[in-house]
Amino acid sequence: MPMIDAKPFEFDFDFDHIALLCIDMQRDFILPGGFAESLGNDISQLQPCVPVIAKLQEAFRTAGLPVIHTKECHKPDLSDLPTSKRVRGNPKVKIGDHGPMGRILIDGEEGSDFIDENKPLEGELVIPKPGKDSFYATNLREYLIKRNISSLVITGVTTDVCVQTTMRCANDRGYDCLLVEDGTDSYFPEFKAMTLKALTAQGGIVGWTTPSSVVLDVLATTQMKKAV
Ligand code: C5J
Repeated sequence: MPMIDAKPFEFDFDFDHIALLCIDMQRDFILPGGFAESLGNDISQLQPCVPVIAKLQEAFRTAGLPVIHTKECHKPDLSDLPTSKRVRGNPKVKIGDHGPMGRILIDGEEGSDFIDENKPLEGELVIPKPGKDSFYATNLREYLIKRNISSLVITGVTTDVCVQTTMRCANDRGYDCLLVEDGTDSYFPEFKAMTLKALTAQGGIVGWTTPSSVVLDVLATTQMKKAV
């Protein structure tokens, strides 16, 4: 069985049952003028993971492995947006309002779409999700069952919100989850650091973490073996 060197111990997986999950690499969270910036977040904190995720996407595609993308967004009629989420913190600009990139976090609008560097290729699964948990009110579970996927390599933003929530919910559903340390970022570096520690504590209570270089090496080595 192939193995990835990780914290707190090796991550065993099978190439037939693994996918890359890219969480919420959307303009509203990452680009100037997006929702996150309007909330006062320092979006520069999210930039380092962008090229890392692009490399991982390329490597998974080259290896013929599934790449799955989520996007946090809501229906134009806001029927899937709890009032509590819309009004929390009394923000100047609320989800569904008009902003510089269209209506904030509304599916189909420019701001809720993916940044160019990490956008899906045709045929890859894109999961619009109304919550932080990628399983809540989505078809992610059905897709993973259909494709017989049991291990997830997780990337995306933000580490302490949608990434952490999804990893915990995937773990509860029986998936082995490896979070890529430099393939995820938070507006708050200290929250990222604590999240990585919390997920792997107590013998990997939620899962594993490792740097992208380790994942990329394993994928490249396998490709080389296939070629000879
Ligand atoms: C947030 C996310 N931060 N994708 N969403 O609200 O983590």
